[in-house]
Amino acid sequence: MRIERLDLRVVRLPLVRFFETSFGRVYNRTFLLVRLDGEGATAWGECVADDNPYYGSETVETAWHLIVDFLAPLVLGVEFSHPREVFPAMRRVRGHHMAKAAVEMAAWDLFAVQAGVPLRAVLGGSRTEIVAGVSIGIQDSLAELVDRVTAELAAGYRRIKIKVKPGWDLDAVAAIRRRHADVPLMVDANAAYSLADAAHLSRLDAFDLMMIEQPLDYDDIRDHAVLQRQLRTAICLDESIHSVRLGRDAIDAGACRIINIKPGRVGGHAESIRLHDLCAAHGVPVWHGGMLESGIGRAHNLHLSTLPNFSLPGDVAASKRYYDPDLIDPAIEVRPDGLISVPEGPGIGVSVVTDRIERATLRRAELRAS
Ligand code: OSB
Ligand code: MG
Repeated sequence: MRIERLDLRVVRLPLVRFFETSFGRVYNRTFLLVRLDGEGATAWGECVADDNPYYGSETVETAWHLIVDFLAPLVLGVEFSHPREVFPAMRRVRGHHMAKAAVEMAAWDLFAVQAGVPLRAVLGGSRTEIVAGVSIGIQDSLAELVDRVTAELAAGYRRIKIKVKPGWDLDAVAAIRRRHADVPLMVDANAAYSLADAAHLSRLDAFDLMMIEQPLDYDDIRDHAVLQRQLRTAICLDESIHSVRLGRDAIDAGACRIINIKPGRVGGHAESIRLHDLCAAHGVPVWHGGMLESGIGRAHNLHLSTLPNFSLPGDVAASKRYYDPDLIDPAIEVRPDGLISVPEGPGIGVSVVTDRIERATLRRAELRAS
């Protein structure tokens, strides 16, 4: 496999509805798209970095800089026998996993397109459908929150996650439990608490939650281990696991019982498979996280979610919750039974709508093997 051309663009899409986390409310999403061409085939990747460094330290601008000035030169024109060689080829660049993942994931798509098989077959997944969960942001009122939960359950989603922060946590969970006593429910704090909140967080134990995601700092492991010993509810780590090695450290420390895998956070598909396998070897279940991706990133996530230790419903939901229209056609849909079918065609298996991408593009660069 040889990557002859890398087309990079900044795109912006309005969200169907605002999304609010502990770090704020957003109405649109700005991200990078990577298109690779090689030996007559075309492939796509999406960078999960946002236009701010609030979830992680990377941004659209840092990822643009890294891809143009450092990563593209390390992959363009190189003969790879398998996409698992791409992440190691970028090894001299430290960190910047979101930038690396955008290029690396596109390379997996290119390889699968050239082989004429669905991406999942190359990744090692065997399922043809995945169980969808949904992530519901902070709302203006508890009544609206409960209505949204009710609507998403009616749409078929099998697990509800709500965003929490100090002042929007116990009451929000209690309001949902009054209406939906048994629904699989979890919370995501996006690092909004500290160890001083341990007693407060332990009051969540009364609500039979599947897990509490990333209660403490984005780079912490130790305090999470201390907190996990004080909670009955399982801790799931997201932000803290920005590499496979940190996944190992977190498991060894007892900092979590569940891990959320986002390929953008750990450096792409190959590193996600390594993390998935490490968790399986330690009896730690994983699920696939989401970053408000367009249909391109969403399709990648669907294929990765077919690996066997993705045993809990992911934040991989239907296109129409996020973007309407999406950048792909047909859009990704959730069935009334809460399942999403994995596209069957070669590579990520979705058709990209070029003129929608053109209209959403703010900036573009075309890089070629020198
Ligand atoms: O923490 O999982 C998160 C969205 C943006 C940044 C971080 C997170 C999220 C979500 C939404 O929870 C997941 C999705 O529906 O794509
Ligand atoms: Mg999260």
